[in-house]
Amino acid sequence: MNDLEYMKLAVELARKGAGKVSPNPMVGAVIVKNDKIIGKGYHKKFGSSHAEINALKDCVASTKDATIYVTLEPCCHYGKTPPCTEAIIKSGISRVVIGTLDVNPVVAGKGSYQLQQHGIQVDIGVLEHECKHLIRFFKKFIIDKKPFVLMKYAMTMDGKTATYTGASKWISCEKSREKVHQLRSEFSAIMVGITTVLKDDPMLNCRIENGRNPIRIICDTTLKLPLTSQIVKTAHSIETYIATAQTDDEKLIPYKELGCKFITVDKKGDFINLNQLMTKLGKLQIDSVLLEGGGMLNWSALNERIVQEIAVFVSPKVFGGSPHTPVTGQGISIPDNAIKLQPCSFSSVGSDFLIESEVIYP
Ligand code: AOF
Ligand code: ZN
Repeated sequence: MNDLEYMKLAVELARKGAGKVSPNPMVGAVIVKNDKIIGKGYHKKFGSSHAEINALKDCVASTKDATIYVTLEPCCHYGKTPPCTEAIIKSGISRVVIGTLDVNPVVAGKGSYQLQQHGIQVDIGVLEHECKHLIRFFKKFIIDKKPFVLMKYAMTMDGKTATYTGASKWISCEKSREKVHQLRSEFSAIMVGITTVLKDDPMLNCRIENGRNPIRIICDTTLKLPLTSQIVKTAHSIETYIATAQTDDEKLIPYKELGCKFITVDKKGDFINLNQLMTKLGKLQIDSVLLEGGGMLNWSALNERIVQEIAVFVSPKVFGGSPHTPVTGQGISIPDNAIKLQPCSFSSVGSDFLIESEVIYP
C-alpha cells in the first residue's frame, strides 16, 4: 500500500467517530512498519484519548522507525490529555504523514514543527481534501465559536419542494432519505422553522440502526408551536430547544413542563436574529446544525450568512404548478447579486442526484 491508501484507511477510521466526538474533531491514525499495519486508532468519544494514542496502544510490534499516518496534525499541548507529539517522539516513530494541519491556534503548525525538531520526517497534505472535510465542523467552531450549518433539502427536477396542494411526501428516493438520517446522526443539531412543524408535524429524529438523535431546534419567533405537536410530546426523551423572541414567562411554562428548553433571541424583522442564535448555540457546545428548512427560514439563514454548505437531493420527478420552492423570502433583484457557491460536487444516491457546494460570502 502507498501513502494515499494508508491515509484513506485513517480517514475511514476517523469517520467512526462521527456524531460522538463533537465539538472536537474526528481523527484517525494508522501505524505502519515494513509495509505492514501494526496499529490503528481513532478518536472515539469527546474528551477521550486522541487517535494517535489509540493507534500507539493498538500496536502489535515495536514502533521504532515506523510511520504514523494521521488525518490531523498531532497536538502539542496539554488539553484534556497530554500532547500526542510527546508520545510519538517517545515511541521512536521516524516519519509522520499528516492529512491536514490543525486549525486550533494552540496547535496549528506547532505540532509538526516540534516533531521535525526531534529529527522526525514530517509530510503534510496527503489526502488533504478528505482530511479537511473531516474537520469542517471543528474548524468553524474553533475559529468562530459558532456551529457549521448545512442547508439540506430535496426537490424535483423542476425545483419544487411540494405539489400545488402542499404535499411533499415523498420527493427523494428511499436511499436519499436514509442518507439524510445518516446526516442527522452525525450533526449535533437539526433545525427547522415553525411553518414546517405546523405543516408536517415532524419528529426530526434519526431512524437508522445505531443512529443517534440530534438536538432539535425549532425557530418560532412568536411561539406558535402546538403543545400537542410530536416535537413537544417527545421533548422529554429528545433534547429540544425552542428559539423564540417570546419573553412572556407565563407562556413558556407549559412547554417547559413537557421538557422543552428555550433560547431567547432578539427579533430581526419578522424573524429571530439567527446570528445571535448561532452564538448562543456555540455557547451550548453545538458545533454543527443540519438546517432542514423550509423556504422562509432557508432564505433568512442565507441572508444572515449563517450557512456554510448546501446539499440538494434532486429527484427525477416534475410537479409543475406548485409555488413551493426551497428558498423563498424576499430574494435578490438582479442575477449578479445572487448568493454564490463554489463549483459543485455531484454523486448519485439511488435514483436521485446529490449536489453539494460551499457558500461563498464576499
Ligand atoms: C481530538 N482528538 O484524536 C486529536 C485532537 O480537547 P482536547 O484536550 O482533547 O484537545 C483537543 C485538541 O487536540 C483539538 O483541538 C485538536 O486540535 C487536537 N487533536 N483532538 O479531540 C484527536 N488528534
Ligand atoms: Zn493529540
